[in-house]
Amino acid sequence: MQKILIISDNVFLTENIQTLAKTIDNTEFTYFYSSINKSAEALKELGAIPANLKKTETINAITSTFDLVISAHCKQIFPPDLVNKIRCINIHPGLNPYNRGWYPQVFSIINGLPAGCTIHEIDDEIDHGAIIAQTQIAIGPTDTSLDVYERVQHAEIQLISENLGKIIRNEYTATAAKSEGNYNSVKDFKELCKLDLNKRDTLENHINLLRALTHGEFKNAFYTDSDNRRIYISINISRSDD
Ligand code: 0FX
Repeated sequence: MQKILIISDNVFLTENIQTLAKTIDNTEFTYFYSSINKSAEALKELGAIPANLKKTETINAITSTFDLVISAHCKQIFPPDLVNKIRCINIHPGLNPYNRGWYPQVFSIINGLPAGCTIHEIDDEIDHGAIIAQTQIAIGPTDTSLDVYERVQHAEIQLISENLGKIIRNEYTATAAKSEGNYNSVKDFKELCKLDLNKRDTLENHINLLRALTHGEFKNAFYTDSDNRRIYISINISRSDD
């Protein structure tokens, strides 16, 4: 019996992996979420339990219990202690090595680099290890961050369903990315959100920035008024049907 640990802060992925897990024989799945996750009710209902990857005792418990750890959008970075002791795989909502790090589709809408999803081995750098499988997702001219993200998530489930069995049986080849690509931090995302009303650029680039920062109800792009209050902006964009 193989023991697999899934660490995820994403309800959609956890639900879909649980469905998939039922089809895999001789394997026991356990579900964790990051203890820093402040809105984990739905994950708890799915049977996931909190874990703090910054604690040595958590790492020791994981490495002595499981054969494989899969990160499916985990809020905590896997520490070297974990990565070096047990096989760790990441499911990432970006097409490595492009726009590694935070919210890849946001940056792809702005910088035109390819978007998609990647399953890769975890090494000491973020979204960096050898690539097992990936799917590219096209970005259309009216797509917002949410539009792309929804397609990426569905592609992730498809990619997991095609590869989970092979990963568990250790029957895959992994290939290093062709380049280091580029990395964006949460700070980079927060900087994008601060709109400079005096900035000069093409209208196309301004529209691209706003659709990259439009993601459902999230309040991302803003500027401040004379009372220093934030004015939030998102964009409503669509293509004619004819
Ligand atoms: O599952 P996930 O894509 O993110 C999780 C972790 O929360 C995140 O810390 C980690 N880097 C990632 C690999 O896995 O869900 P999310 O709700 O945090 O973000 C989903 C999308 O929502 C994101 O791509 C952009 C958008 N978003 C999210 C937040 C929190 C925004 O536009 N603004 C926001 O403030």
